[in-house]
Amino acid sequence: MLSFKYDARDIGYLRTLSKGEKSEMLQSTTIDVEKIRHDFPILQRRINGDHKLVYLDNAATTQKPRIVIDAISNYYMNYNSNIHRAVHQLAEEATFAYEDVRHKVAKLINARSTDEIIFTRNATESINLVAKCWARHHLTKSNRVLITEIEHHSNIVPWQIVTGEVGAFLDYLSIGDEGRIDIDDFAQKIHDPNLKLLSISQMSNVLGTILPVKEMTKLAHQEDVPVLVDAAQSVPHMKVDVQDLDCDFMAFSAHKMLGPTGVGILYAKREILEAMPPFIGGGDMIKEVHKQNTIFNDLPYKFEAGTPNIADVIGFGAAIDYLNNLGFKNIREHEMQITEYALERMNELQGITIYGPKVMNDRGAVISFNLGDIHPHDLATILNDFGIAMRSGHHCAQVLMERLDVSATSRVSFYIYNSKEEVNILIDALQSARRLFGL
Ligand code: 7TS
Repeated sequence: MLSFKYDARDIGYLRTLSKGEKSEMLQSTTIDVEKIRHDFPILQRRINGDHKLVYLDNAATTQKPRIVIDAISNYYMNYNSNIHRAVHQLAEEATFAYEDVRHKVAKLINARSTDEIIFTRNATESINLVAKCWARHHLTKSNRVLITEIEHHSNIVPWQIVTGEVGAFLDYLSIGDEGRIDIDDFAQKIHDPNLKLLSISQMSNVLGTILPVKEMTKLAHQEDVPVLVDAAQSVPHMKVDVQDLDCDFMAFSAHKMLGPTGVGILYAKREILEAMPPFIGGGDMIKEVHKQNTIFNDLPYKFEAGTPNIADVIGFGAAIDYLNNLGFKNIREHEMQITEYALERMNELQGITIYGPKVMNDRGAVISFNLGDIHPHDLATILNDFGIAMRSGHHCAQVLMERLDVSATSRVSFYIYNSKEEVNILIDALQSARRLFGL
């Protein structure tokens, strides 16, 4: 790992812009970035001396607006209580607030009912819940689970564990260089009576590729194969409708969409959840407990044993309100504009390799790249000196790294508060790194 220190003045871009030009860089046609930035206390932070924080690691987790932080502290300060049990006023208020968020989530993804929304700890736990409570009971030795080469480890390892337990086979759909599915490979693999589940990301956390989940689900259903959609990278950035997609399961995390850590969502069709055994046992997931047997609770409580993460679920509700207020269409358009601009500017850099789709419609606001032979960790260290938070490594997608024949990439990922001005700071910092490495 390198440990060079930089002179901030290497980044000359901001000094050479007039006030009017600077303000133009903060605008987007759909979202008032400057206004939004005031809602995020952390964006006022200075890094490494007096550098403005340029936060470009949104695919890992997003920053939190004040209303989310306030919703959490308001719960603790004014109505902290356990839920679903006591009749006192605090318990009633807390239960109402918690359940109200379930309604917000159901509406967000257009689920038919709140019974289909299970709160978990994160997207990873949601997928593991399906692996343990559904796949473990539906797979036998001769069966297959089909995933793709672009999956996050969260959508690989649970299937390795469960197929390993029952002796079934974990199969992969090949992807092209831009992370797109090879449709011929898909058509061939889906047509298999032993295939019991298709589990795919809607958006790649490395390449940004958006998969044709609706079309793939339709073809899978023609073969009676249920579909799980890992929507950890899609629900935060675009309108996602589970009824339109007709998927059987969907998993995502609150923390990637302005919400707190510690809250995940599992959506599943009601009839599937009803037939599934519980995940873990304990309080709240029961109707009656006797010495030798238990009658489990109704949906969705059957899958939420123990005291849940009440405060953070309530915080997630505020995050959903904030995003709805901006509008998902506007969010997507803003991200497309900024990603297009970033791609354009990054392509100016000699020696850069950008992975993922070149066409904006097929991609989200994630750009993975390598700059010459600079190791991504060295590059991320250099960028950190300029106040830029960027991810480097395998991004929990080592199967994809093998497919791309690289050990690591650098990755920038944008969200609602990122501006073109920040893209310019990124480009200047990358230019400095190039100069330093003599590229
Ligand atoms: N699926 C995808 C597509 C993801 O990108 C991630 C997290 C997960 C599942 C797991 O989410 P979690 O909330 O359960 O951890 N992705 C990343 C990332 O790209 N960098 O850090 C975490």
